[in-house]
Amino acid sequence: MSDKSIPSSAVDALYGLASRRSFLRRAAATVVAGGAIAACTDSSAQSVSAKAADHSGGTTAPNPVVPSTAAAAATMDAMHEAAMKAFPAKTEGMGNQLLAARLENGVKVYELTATQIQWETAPGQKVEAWAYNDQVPGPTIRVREGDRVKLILHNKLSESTAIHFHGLELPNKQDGVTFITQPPVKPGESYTYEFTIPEGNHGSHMYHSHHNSAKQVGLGLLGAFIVEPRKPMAIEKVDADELMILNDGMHGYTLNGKSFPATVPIKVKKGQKLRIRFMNEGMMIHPMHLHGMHMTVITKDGWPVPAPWRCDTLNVAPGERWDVIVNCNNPGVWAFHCHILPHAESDHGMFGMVTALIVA
Ligand SMILES: [Cu+2]
Repeated sequence: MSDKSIPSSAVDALYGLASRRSFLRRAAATVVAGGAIAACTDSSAQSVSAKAADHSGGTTAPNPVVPSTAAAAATMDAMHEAAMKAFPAKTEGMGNQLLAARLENGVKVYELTATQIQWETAPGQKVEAWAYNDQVPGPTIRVREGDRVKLILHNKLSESTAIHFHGLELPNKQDGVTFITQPPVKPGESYTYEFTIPEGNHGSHMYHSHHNSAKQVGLGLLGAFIVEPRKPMAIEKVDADELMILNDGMHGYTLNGKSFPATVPIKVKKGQKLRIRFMNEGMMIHPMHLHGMHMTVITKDGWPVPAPWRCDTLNVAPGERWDVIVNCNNPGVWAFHCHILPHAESDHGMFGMVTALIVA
């Protein structure tokens, strides 16, 4: 779902600047300078205030507004507003695209090619990415329990690699861990995985590199592997089904491979039921907080929880998957972000793990 109704050029239009980055650089310098001025003037402000109190016989005088302090605050507010107005910002490339299978004698065949690309995480912010099929996160694989699957990996990277199917209970040889279950797939080589999705092993799973993985997964070699159940639970019948893949490696704090304001808002209509599949491919915990409505947790790592429970902040640890249902009954644009605040907001405004749930 991508909504570009708010033009990403709003910042430029507002401030007449060549790019958001140059704006942020200039604004940062202004804040530093403004902060220094504020620091110098704060003490004089206090003495003025103290004198005013003396003259009025000890009663409280109104706090005088120091112009330079007000200007620094206004500069900061302008940066925060600009970041917000840029959302959702248009960037090149979109991850999580559904990967179509090729059917061969009843087997679903998927091909993943790992290459080194440039990836735009936020407007104008291009980073080196190691990606499956030129997208971060890699394409979404969606199968059903009992399906026979063949997955062919082509390694066009400068390092060896391998794919682990995280959450799937496969025969040992298909587990994708170099020097434990298979030799490394060297640069230029291809490797084929073949397995049947075990009965009962449905839910939100992942695939990712399991070779030099702190670097390779941090650079983008990851994706969602969703197994649909033969018999869905009643609570799983929803109007919208969204992925939220968290990462915190070399691309910074990202949701589905993008940083705010380039994250994509989730859009639903009032009264709809929304499923969100949180997956943490990073190396830190991220307590994901939704404003305005609670989330009902239905599965952990694909397994139904003994009884669904409610929360508005859900801690998602590395490797974990949590599925939640939101009854979208509260209209508005609702902030949706990681509540480790340095992952979501700075002096310059919101960034990183921030998006919105828009209930129309
Ligand atoms: Cu976080």
